[in-house]
Amino acid sequence: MAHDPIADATLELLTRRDPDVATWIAKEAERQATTIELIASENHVSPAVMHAMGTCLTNKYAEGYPGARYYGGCVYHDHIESIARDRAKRLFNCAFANVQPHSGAQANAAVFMALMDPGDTFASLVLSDGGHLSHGMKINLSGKWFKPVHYPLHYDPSHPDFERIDYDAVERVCNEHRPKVLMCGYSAYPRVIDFARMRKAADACGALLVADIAHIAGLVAAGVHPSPFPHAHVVTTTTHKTLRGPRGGLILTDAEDLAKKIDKAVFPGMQGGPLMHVIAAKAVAFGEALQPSFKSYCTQVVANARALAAALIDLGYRITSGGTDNHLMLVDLRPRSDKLTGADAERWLELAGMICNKNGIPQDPRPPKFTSGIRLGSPATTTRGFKEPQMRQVAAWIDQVLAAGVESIGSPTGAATLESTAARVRQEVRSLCQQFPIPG
Ligand code: DSN
Repeated sequence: MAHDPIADATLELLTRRDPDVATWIAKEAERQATTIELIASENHVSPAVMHAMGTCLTNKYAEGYPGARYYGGCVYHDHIESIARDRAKRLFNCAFANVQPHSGAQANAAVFMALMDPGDTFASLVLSDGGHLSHGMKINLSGKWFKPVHYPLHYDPSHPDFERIDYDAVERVCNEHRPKVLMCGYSAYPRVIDFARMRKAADACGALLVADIAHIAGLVAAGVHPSPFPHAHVVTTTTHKTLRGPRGGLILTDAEDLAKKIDKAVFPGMQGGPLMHVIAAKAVAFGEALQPSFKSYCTQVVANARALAAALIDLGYRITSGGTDNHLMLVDLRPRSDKLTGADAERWLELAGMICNKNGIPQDPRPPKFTSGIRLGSPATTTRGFKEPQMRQVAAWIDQVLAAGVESIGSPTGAATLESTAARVRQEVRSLCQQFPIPG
């Protein structure tokens, strides 16, 4: 159960009314409470954010925007959406905010709709180098209706910027293809993004710069990563990763003409009724992120990611680009064992109560189903109160489990060793989680 009387009461009521669903929610609450969440895009929201979502606001249609709705009875919804918009603008220091996108992918789709016509070209990072599916995957709307061209990372290991963005290549790709939009911002990139350099490349070819800061939004809001403003024409983000809000999207800009196009593209272009209960929770999360404590949180997120990366390097793993500047890292497992895949690592670590995702590393020779890497992040563990010593402990546990896993490959006795190691670590993880409960 959560450490939160309202959540407990909610679950109790659900258990009486719908035990089928309540059982699984209770199990999930227990899973989250007793495991270490290392997925870089996940976090634990505050009880205030959680409760704002579970309110009567879900009953209401509020199509339109504050002061211009298509339904009656929206007076309080106007106040709530205005609070969310105002706080978002303060948080990111910009002039316009649309808080209605249901997700980051929908925010990106709406921005593409606002800034381009079907068939237009846009530039983004090679997707397997850390990009996102909404940045031009062939079977995503972005790749089906628009024409993506891609810029790479530096692939030469002897280059000082190995596995970092090749900004000269960005300029070359832009000059060659003259895209309407240049996208930056990524799902698995551990380094600081040079937004000014990106804007220079966009200006040189007449493109608009769109920064998708879904992963680093919290760090940007806290001033721990440079802001995309004033460089980006448009900024998109999710609200649930480092920003620690409810699951959802957000679009920001300083330009009034773009803001008008974006509002139209979100509604009625992409979406109907906004999720007002989620918008209320976004407002609450933005309010939390405006507090000084959020800066301390984000500073510790980066310190924790660095501590985990350094400990893993000491244990013989390779961290792509040599480390991290933000909340995440990509761990290349091959130096530890060429038999070790990301898929195996993800599965074995879950047995031991540490949750992560397999992830391709740049130029990965293995397919996405297996991968040579895992992606690890520190937002959720930092929310629990972990500091550097706990992150080093996590690295040691990861290594113990993966070493036992590697031993188990093709060995008759190895499976038992893996099972007992995972069971022992699972107990130790459970006990650390008890010492650092999810704040409630
Ligand atoms: N699926 C998200 C992630 O894990 O990074 C991106 O949207």
